[in-house]
Amino acid sequence: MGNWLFKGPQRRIVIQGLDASGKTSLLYGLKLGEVIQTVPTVGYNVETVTTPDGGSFTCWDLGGQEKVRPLYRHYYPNTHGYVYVLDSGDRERLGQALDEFVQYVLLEELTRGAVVLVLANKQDVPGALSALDVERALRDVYNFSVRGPGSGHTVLVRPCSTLTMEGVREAFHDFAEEIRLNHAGKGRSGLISLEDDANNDTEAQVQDADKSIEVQANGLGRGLGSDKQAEIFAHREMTNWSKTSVSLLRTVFE
Ligand SMILES: Nc1nc2c(ncn2[C@@H]2O[C@H](COP(=O)(O)OP(=O)(O)O)[C@@H](O)[C@H]2O)c(=O)[nH]1
Ligand SMILES: [Mg+2]
Repeated sequence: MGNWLFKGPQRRIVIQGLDASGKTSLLYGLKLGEVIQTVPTVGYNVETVTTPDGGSFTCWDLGGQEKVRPLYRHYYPNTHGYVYVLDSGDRERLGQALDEFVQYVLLEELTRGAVVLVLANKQDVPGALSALDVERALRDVYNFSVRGPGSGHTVLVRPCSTLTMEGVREAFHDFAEEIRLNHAGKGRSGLISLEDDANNDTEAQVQDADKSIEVQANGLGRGLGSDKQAEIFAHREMTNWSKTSVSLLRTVFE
């Protein structure tokens, strides 16, 4: 599995998510080749698979690791697509997971214009949030509009289980397709709703806005008041000048 993803130009894919969300399981489950582990600094583990045609999948944990931010930003340049793995069964940490997603992927200047696949993983866990729940949370909690110009990214949310690998192939099929469109200059911007893709019914999204309030009531928006929003936007400003440190790191690592 996975060969079909590598037709055409070399693909570089970055996989992120909180620890225990299922990233390593995904990397092995894709059966792309040998997974190489590297530890560039203490407490920071990077796993990479290099495919025969020169493509690569690089994977690491996010979460509470502010000091390694400059290090992993080293992996962002020349990346065609980002995969963000969410444990949909872990409602306790979903707020944190989405928060990290917004900070480290959506508001990250280096990821601009890329295709982002959000895997609503662990769908096999009873009571897991659905991919649509995740979409609503993203759209509402973070004011990420489907219809607006968006963030410059193309975002897809897809359900799967990296335990059974159910849904993974479909998710990567859509991801690869979107990357191809992007390369052909026909990329779509913003959050491409699952519902939208399924039936082109944009009215359904308007109704979703109401339902989403329930998601917030479930605790997803916890800790994301206006202070947090301000912090996120302050971070966006910060990324401009921190590019200097990334180019410095590049000279160290390459
Ligand atoms: N129920 C369930 N468990 C999963 C799934 N994917 C991974 N796990 C389990 O979650 C734990 C963490 O998985 P791992 O791939 O190491 O997560 P990582 O820290 O993101 O690399 C392991 O015990 C996996 O067996 C899934 O889709 N469903
Ligand atoms: Mg892991």
